[in-house]
Amino acid sequence: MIKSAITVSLVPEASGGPFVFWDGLANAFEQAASLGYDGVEIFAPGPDAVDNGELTRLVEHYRLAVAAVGTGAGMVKHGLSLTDPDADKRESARVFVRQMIEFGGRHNAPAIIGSMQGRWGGNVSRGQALDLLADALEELGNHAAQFGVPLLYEPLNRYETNLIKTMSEGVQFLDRLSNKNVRLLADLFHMNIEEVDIAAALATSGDAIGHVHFVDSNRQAAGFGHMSYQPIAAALKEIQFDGFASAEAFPLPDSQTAARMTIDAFNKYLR
Ligand code: LER
Ligand code: MN
Repeated sequence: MIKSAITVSLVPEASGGPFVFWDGLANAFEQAASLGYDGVEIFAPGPDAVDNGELTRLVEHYRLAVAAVGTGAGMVKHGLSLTDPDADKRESARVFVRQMIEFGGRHNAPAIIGSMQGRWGGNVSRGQALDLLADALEELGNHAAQFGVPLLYEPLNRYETNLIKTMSEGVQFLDRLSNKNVRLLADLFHMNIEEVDIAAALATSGDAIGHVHFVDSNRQAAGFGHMSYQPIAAALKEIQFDGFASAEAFPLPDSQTAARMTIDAFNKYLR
């Protein structure tokens, strides 16, 4: 069964970004629970930003899962990426992601590699950047395995990366790895820009997909754009996707409305 989740950002520097809740963890958990969500996806400033005891209390009190943890603050706050030309910065990026994997892992949640993948250019060719990324995902996927969670790798649209932009490129790329614990994050906003056919891309990626960012064509909550959810829902059913469809969307017109709109769309198409 597909599970619903909603994002909360605890990173002021990401202000204006596609996260629904911005008023702290307790507020996000309370609102997510009252709307009937299954989990909360957390965009945190770093591995020590959240009190683990408090998060455990929220998870137990509201009976919600931590759906995933984002690692993008490594880029947003510290300018780190796994494909940086500078070896020291690449290592700092790995340390950051490793610690975020540990933070998520303690709460049974996978970490997401999105913007931390970086991009090729300058002294680094595309092939070299992909080799660096593959090497990082091998190690970090292995690191995640000890917590019994996958590592999620997210293809992004052309304006955010020049590495891997479609699901089929992502599947091919992951096939290169000897580690089989890395799975794809299918973000419908990025897919709407890059894929020929979103539903077909989901269907052919099958169990390579471990997580979905459930959002509309304009990155607003599902229902506020022109995405066709019927074929997307059919494809996710066909591949028996049983991970989280998580609302990574702008808080427009406000967080509460975006949260309600998303859960209504989730219940209509994916429940
Ligand atoms: C960034 O555009 C995105 O979709 C995030 O989930 C990854 O950091
Ligand atoms: Mn995303």
